[in-house]
Amino acid sequence: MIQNKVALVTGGAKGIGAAIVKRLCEDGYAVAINYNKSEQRALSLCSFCASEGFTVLPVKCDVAASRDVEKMFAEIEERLGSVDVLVNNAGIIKRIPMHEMSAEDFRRVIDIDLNGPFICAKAVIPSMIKKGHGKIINICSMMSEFGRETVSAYASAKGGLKMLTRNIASEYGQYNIQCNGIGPGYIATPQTAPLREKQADGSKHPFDSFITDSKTPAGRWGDPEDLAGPAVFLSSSASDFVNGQILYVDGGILAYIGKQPK
Ligand code: NAP
Ligand code: GCO
Repeated sequence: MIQNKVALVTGGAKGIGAAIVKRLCEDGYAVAINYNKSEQRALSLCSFCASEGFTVLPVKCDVAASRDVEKMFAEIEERLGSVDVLVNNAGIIKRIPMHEMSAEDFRRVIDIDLNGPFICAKAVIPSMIKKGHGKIINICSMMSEFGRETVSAYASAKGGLKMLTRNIASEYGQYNIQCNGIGPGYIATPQTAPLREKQADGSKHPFDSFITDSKTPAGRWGDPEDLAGPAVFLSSSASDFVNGQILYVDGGILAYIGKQPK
């Protein structure tokens, strides 16, 4: 059981982040969750955790806004203590063919999915150096390795996040700070709901079939809970000599060329 350790999960009110929040609570961390638009979801997660006997601190902040982030860390430090584990989970996606995508849309995805983790890591590293330890976990993606139609901004951000992970590991490993990534496969969350929507005739979404029948050896979408164990591992002393790695939790997607035609 972890004692006296503080974890922050950005975007922790729903989806993958919420699953990681619950598991970190169960493991004894004092947890802060960050939200931007989903205040109700954040508050209901906090009351669920309270009903389980855990105290979770909800903090509103746009991770792409430096001033917001500074205030967020100051509030967490005052209420819980300085952050020992930062999970950069917050992220958005915009699925638009690149030649139709505005520069503003492209920039907003980069801002949240890449600049946000930079801003949050930059804010937390000085106190981790002072304490002589720290864990930073960046939630990467299959799109840290692959491209696909309509996700140019997202793939650019997640590819950059993979390299930011490696660079933080390189620059701050000397201070006993480990920075690693988790690369989820296709996970059933609000972010991927459009890819799983039933068709008008009640049939599976073609992308849903593509993922379960052709690309994923496990033959299923991941659950957010599938990411909780890997997050606990990378938050704990069990991973103190793991640094700059992306742990892909993808049901085998990256290992698999795809189902052969019959
Ligand atoms: P989700 O359900 O849409 O959750 C995304 C979270 O990010 C929300 O809690 C949202 O909070 C937060 N967020 C968005 N913009 C923010 C901002 N500017 N400041 C602070 N928080 C912000 O998505 P998810 O599927 O759980 O994804 C979580 C992470 O995993 C993302 O980084 C995503 O790219 C990555 N990922 C997802 C999958 C997948 O298949 N689902 C696979 C690989 C990687 P608010 O609603 O409060 O804004
Ligand atoms: C998409 C999906 C993916 C997942 C995830 C895969 O439109 O292709 O949203 O990008 O979010 O990143 O690992």
